[in-house]
Amino acid sequence: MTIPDPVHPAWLPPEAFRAVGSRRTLVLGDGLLVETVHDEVAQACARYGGRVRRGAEDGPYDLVLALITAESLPGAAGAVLAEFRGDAGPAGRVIGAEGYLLARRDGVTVVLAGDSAGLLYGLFHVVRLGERAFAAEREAEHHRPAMRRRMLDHWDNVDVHPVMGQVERGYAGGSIFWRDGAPRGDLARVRAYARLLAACGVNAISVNNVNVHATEARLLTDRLGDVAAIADVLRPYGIRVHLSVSFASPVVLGGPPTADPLDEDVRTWWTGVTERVYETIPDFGGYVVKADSEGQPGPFAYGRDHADGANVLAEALAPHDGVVHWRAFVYNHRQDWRDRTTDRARAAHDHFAPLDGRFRDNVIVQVKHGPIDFQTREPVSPVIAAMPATRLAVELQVTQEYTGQQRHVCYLAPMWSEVLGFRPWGPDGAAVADIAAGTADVADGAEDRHGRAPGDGGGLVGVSNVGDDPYWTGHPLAQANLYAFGRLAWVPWADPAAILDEWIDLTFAPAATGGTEPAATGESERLRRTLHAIMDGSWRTYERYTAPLGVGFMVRPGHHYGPDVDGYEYTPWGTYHFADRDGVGVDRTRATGTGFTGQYPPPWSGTYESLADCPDELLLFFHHVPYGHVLRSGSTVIQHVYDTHFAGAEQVAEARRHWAELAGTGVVDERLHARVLGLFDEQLRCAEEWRDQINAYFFRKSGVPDAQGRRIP
Ligand code: GCW
Repeated sequence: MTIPDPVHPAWLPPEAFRAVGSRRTLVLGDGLLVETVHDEVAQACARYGGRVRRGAEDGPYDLVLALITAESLPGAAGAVLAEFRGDAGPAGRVIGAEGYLLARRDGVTVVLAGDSAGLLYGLFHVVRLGERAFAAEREAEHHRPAMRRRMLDHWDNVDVHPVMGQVERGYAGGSIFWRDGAPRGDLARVRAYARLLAACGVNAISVNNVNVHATEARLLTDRLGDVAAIADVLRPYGIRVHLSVSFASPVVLGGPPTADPLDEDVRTWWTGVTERVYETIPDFGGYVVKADSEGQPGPFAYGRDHADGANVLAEALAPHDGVVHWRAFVYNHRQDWRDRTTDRARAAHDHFAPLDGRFRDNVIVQVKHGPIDFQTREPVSPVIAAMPATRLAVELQVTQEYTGQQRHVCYLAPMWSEVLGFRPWGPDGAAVADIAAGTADVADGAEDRHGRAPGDGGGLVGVSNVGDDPYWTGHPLAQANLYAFGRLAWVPWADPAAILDEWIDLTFAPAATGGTEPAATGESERLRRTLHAIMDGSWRTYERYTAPLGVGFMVRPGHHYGPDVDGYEYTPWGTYHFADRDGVGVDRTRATGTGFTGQYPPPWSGTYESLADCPDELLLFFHHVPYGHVLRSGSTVIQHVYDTHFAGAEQVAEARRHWAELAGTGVVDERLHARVLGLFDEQLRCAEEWRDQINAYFFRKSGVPDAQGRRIP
């Protein structure tokens, strides 16, 4: 893995294209993205000696990349299409938007796509396979994204915010789009980003912070050209641009003096402004709105609700095929800590569930995956199961605000996978992935998961972890989170370890093996083992040394890095652990607590309510228990706190040793190795700080010593 100046190629180093670039390829079809496919292959060929043709059939070919609408499909491609159609019966199953067929017959690898985006995704599939794509005959496989909408939200500010900086919760330097109030102008970087996103399946980006400050608000009107310039660069990679807008836009941008969604002038204003947006950016995706949340303006100011608010924007977008992503992250951030009846976990459901059925078709209610705020461990948000008549998107946080801030290794795919696989109605009901995909009402059968038509649901949204850092993500290993986000939006049932393998093969293997095929032996196999040892369990390791048993937070207020057990306990933000000398945890039961458990359908409403049945990892999220309470694991709460904190810090030390052992082996670029090692030093320091603060805190509160007599400061 080498670092070309100035930007690391992440999972698209030139070597990843060796297998494609050394072959004879035919590209058939028309359209902007077909040009992209051709250019990608042509570049690879220039490097590796292959050749690529457009439209001329002077074979033989090793690889045919074709739109099924192409005028004439050569032998193998035509046969694959006929076979597929025959297979699908006379009605003809369609390949579907962004989908493709992949097959190898008679020595030719064939990718057939119904549209040009599908062809691009098919090419990247071949790139992922490397030599394996050309090794043996391959039955036709049908691939299409589970989710139609696979989006990254950038919390990037155009102006530098005095507290939050250029990127809110950004841990990878400045924005790749904006610097000091202006576009960066470095569109090559944006183009490289678009390629990376297309290669993992992302097809939409929102380019500014959901907290919309004065300059950002103007992106909608007089600074729209800045957005159009970005859209032009993303378009060839099948990525649509979205914009975060202020609900108060009419007022702050010189329109009517009110933003009341039921006011005629306000409707007209949004309609006019939106028309101009589409004149400038014809494939514009739509608006993202954070309203009535953490100080952002919203419909409450006018006595209206969130359906009224979302619908006025949706109405303006509808004629242009645009959508509004309306965030459900609405809660009272000015509560009184003494008021035990207010529970932040309840807020999104309280506000949104009653509105189910009232949103226009092109509103996507965007729900954070947990009921509070991207903590290391939360239950799945009950909102996700409460709005069957509404298009829902599930929001994940790729940026590691609460999971180590890209200074700690924390591979998040296992967490996301648990979220996507969670079944709110129990084992026979739909999963979160089905709800986000919009296929929850399709009869559930494990066998058709992969072939099921992509739903027109709200999809998956991730808060981006990218900045202008040469490695894109600050911590080089955090690239894997971005890659995994895209892949899970495409295949939610994919195994996180298998996704990690793909990422390792693309990112690291080429330099070591001279090809993208997984090396079975030697140094690169060692690298693979090391990365799995470090990353597979890193989320659970992080959980072990931070806030225990689902209680959440315990971070430094403001920047949210490092331990501060009581940091938020007496603040207006509404997250408490309620630790005293006898016990800890938040009583969210219906019987004696805030009643939050009642927001879930059965069986989970019962499971979470019951002290005996509640899963250990969420115990303190749902219950306040004495320190001596015996967990399902057999350990007491207090002993669990000690054991996990000692273990978690030790696991970080072990991961650091694994990484250190790679020094001088040549499988990893030395600068990259040094950077990760430096970050491991910080992770270890911080994990030990967490261990000692949490253990000391609970020892002092409870007076219960560690059964193993280890040192607690
Ligand atoms: O997690 C919190 C962050 C805020 C963020 C907010 C949100 C953009 O601390 O920085 O604001 O969530 O999701 O809107």
